Amino acid sequence: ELLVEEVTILAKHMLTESRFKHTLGVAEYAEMLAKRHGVDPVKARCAGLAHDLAKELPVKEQITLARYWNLLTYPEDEQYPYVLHGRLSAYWLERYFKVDDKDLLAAIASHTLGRPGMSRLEMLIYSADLTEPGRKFPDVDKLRQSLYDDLDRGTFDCVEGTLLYLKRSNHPIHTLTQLTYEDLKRRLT
Ligand code: DGI
Ligand code: FE
Ligand code: FE
Ligand code: FE
Repeated sequence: ELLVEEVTILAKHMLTESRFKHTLGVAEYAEMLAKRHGVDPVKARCAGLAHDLAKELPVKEQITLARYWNLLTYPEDEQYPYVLHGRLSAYWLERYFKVDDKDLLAAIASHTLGRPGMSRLEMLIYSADLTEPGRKFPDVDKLRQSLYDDLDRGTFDCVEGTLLYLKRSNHPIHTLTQLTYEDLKRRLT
């Protein structure tokens, strides 16, 4: 698959070694979960490889690009600019690499905050980003088990975990994180 190879090269050169490793971890973990849950595994791998492409641009420049590309959709986007790199990565692939798969682009764009009405591919990338084998935090194995058993439930658990973590560490909650949480909760019941 051409895109897989192209994006691997881009990621390797745009990212530090440790973030490139994380990227490979997300790609592999997403592919495994895709096979398990009947999602296109090649798309999952591509989305995993591409999800953090813009992450290491200086944040000031991320804000500038997001402004030019009309990607600032919430007032808090500029206050916590480290939530922008997914949208930037997706836009960049669409515009300069002619990637036209909307679900693939959405999965990259929404990997940090999610969004209401996420597709299964989007849920899978959001969750694989948090739980790939390189991630180490107390409840990560519970999240992995939950994701393996049930993608909807597992993704809800991931968003809930993120929300609790942000609250505990006194980070402000982005509107999209809150909306994603409520949407998944509604979809579960
Ligand atoms: O790019 P990664 O490090 O692999 O992970 P990510 O894209 O999921 O997260 C990027 C950053 O965004 C991370 O520092 C956590 C932060 N973040 C995620 N959701 C929210 C948030 N920050 C705030 N303030 N509010 C959120 O809702
Ligand atoms: Fe990210
Ligand atoms: Fe994440
Ligand atoms: Fe990531």
